[in-house]
Amino acid sequence: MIAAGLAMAGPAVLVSSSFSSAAPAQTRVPVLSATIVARYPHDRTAFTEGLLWHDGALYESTGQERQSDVRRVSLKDGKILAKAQIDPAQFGEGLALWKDELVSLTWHDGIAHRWDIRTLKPKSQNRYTGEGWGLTSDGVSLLQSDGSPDIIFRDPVTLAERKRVAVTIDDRPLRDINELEYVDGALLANVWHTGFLVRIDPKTGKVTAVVDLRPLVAEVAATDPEAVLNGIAWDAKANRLFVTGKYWPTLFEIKIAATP
Ligand SMILES: [Ca+2]
Repeated sequence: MIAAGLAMAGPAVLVSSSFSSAAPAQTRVPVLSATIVARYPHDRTAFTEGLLWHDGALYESTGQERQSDVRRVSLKDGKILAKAQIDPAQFGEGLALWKDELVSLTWHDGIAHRWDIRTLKPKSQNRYTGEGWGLTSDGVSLLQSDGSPDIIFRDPVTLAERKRVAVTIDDRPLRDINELEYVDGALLANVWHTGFLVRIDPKTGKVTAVVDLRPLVAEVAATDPEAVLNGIAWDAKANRLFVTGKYWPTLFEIKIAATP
């Protein structure tokens, strides 16, 4: 797959169907900045595919064959508190919480693993069709991305598909939707190989705002082209939003500017 030749140009550079070739002011949705509230260490060997916050800790899933796992991570020092290895032949992907289980996807294997949130012991597996990318929960369904514009709503127990909604920006499909986080009725998503998050109305798929996190990308200054912004976690109790990237040394707490 081809990395989008994004956008280190002007400050308002945006966002078309692929984020790769758009000019400024082509989008009608607000472009929001974010302020950095805090920085924490992040495992620079973690190829971050899923991130969430639960009960005082981060949970993270990582990718790459032979290096995929699901882990509980201490926020303040980035230390791995517990870890469950995924089959070395599988490439781990998105991560969501459902009741007392973590559900983690695999990229090409069509297998979702279910883990006990306390022990990180494997409990069961589900099968699904297609690629696994990001995963989150709205409290009713698991919401999954697969690299296309589609958000797939799945039964959280069986992973059977309930419906799908295509993400659009300015009425055009937006593909490469990657890691996801459900925040107060909206869906935040990474867009693969970009320095932007998008905020999506999960009912319609419409992008309602773009969040420009290119200053974080610039600060990290990764040299590996796959070390992209990926991973969003929401601490609903304390209203804290965390973001990081694949192989990034830093996890950021950020605050998104209000919609103008
Ligand atoms: Ca997430």
